[in-house]
Amino acid sequence: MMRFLAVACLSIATLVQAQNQTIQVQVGGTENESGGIFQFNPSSFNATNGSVITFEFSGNPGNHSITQSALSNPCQPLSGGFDSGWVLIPTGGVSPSPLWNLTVTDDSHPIYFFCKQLIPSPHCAAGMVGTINAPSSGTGSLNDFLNNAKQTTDSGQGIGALVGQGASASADPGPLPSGVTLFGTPGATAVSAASSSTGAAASTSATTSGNAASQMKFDPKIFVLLAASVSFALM
Ligand SMILES: [Cu+2]
Repeated sequence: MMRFLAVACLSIATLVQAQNQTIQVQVGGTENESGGIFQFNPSSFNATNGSVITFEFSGNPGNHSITQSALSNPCQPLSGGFDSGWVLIPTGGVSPSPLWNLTVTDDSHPIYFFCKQLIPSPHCAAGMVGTINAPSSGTGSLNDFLNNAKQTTDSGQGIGALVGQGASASADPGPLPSGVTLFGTPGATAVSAASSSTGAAASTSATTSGNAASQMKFDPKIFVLLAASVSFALM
């Protein structure tokens, strides 16, 4: 009887593995330390076509993104790559945690991604990178990608799209409990982001530098940097 059960369980496990998977990935820390932890967990995994990767932004304070890049250029958004935008979890944390679902559309090539947050230091260079369907070792592996990332000093702040190369999302992260701010998302415009509470706060802090304030409206990078500063101040 026990042997029958064991064989039955093994068969079911094999069947489940063959079907589309749902893979849960933690974004940022799960600890109560200031600024969270700069990591994706797990940071390397395999996923077949149709599998959904659910990125769960930590309910703890922090500000992170999931942005597609390339092996040789780990901390720069890939042209035509996917992007979640930045999700800011305020001081005190929130529940439930915002989620972002990414569906694998081409499992024949490795997919690389990073977090493009710069505050308090670039998360990408700190090791906040991940791989999907990458070799387990050697060229193209997570370690290879991570080593490339650690040699960088900056992260690109360009905004990608929901539809990426080899994986796509159909919506921005959500749900967004009170206090959570989403900005620089493919689905949102700079105008609507600027009218959010974070945008207003960034605008206030920018008045000390009139030049920055006038540019902020038109330069997404400056807006993002200001918003990042505000998010850091909130941590
Ligand atoms: Cu991050």
